Amino acid sequence: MIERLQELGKEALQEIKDADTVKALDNIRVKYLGKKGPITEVLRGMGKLSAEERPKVGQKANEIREEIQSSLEAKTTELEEIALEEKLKEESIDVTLPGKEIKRGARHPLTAVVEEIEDIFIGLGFQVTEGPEVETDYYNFEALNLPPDHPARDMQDSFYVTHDMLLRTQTSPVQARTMQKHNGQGPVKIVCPGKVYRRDDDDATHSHQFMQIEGLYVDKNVRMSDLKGTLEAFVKKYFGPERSIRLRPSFFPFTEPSVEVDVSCGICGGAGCRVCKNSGWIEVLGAGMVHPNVLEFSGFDSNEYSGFAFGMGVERFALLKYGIDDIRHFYTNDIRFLEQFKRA
Ligand code: 2NL
Repeated sequence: MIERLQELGKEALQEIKDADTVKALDNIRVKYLGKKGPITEVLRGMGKLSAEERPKVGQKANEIREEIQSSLEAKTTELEEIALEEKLKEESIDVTLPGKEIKRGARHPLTAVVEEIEDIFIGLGFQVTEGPEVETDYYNFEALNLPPDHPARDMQDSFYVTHDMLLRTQTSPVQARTMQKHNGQGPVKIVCPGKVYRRDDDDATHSHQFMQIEGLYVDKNVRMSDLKGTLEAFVKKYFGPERSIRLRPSFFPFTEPSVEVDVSCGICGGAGCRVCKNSGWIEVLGAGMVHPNVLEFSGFDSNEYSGFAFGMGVERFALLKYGIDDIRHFYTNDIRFLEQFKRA
């Protein structure tokens, strides 16, 4: 019997040695140490042995059992270590490999210019206000002193959605709405950026959709000199301190008096060149003192309050600053154009 046990032990240790998975070791454990295993079998037959032999066989059986047990444990640890080693090798990261390139986007140049202009006016005490792009006839025209027979209200010039709703042709309706909300109480000091729409054939300098920023300052004792000082400060901040402005008389239905604002040419410094068409000046803004009718339409007493307003096309400011020759570049999404506006 002792021989039989020794044989079983040898067999088991050999099988453990040859095993190459934890699962195989588990099978060996069941095979040799399980309830139906050969060692249990031997122990069961011990009843036939003499009292002298019995403890010897029992001791041997326990020895063999323990030997198999510890051998299984050792081999399990060994296999687990190998498995861990392989897993670590598989998952290891080569930190010396070059990284993946991160594609970096850029603000659209028109967005960048709008934000730059907003920031300048915020610095001058204005608040940024936005409003709807689909407007009523009332806010887009009537509240701005454009009578029903005014040529600008022609169906041919605007995109009408219904008989009295249209895509706004300027951002002034935002100012009219804001004034109305103030219930005749000043000050109102806002700039209104946004998309506007006009029925135009697109070319290098025209687009049926473009960006505008308008400004409005309504309070007691607002004067033309306030308008001039504000616009001069703005132009010098945007184009550079060496630039100057001049005002020429003009006409808008919503302002009286009205002016066109020119900035001195930055290419020739006023001597005359292709950009300023030999005049030394470039037209950049329309402005004026808010028409009394416009104040009254929006709930302000025009005897108590006065105001100035101005409007500018954002594309023109971007063209001039970056030396771009065609407004259509802003709307064709050519990545080669847009990439040039990435920040360093
Ligand atoms: C231009 C000229 C201008 C205004 C816009 C305005 C708005 C209110 C009252 C009075 Cl609520 N005026 N806006 C005034 C003068 C000129 O825009 O050339 N825009 C591109």
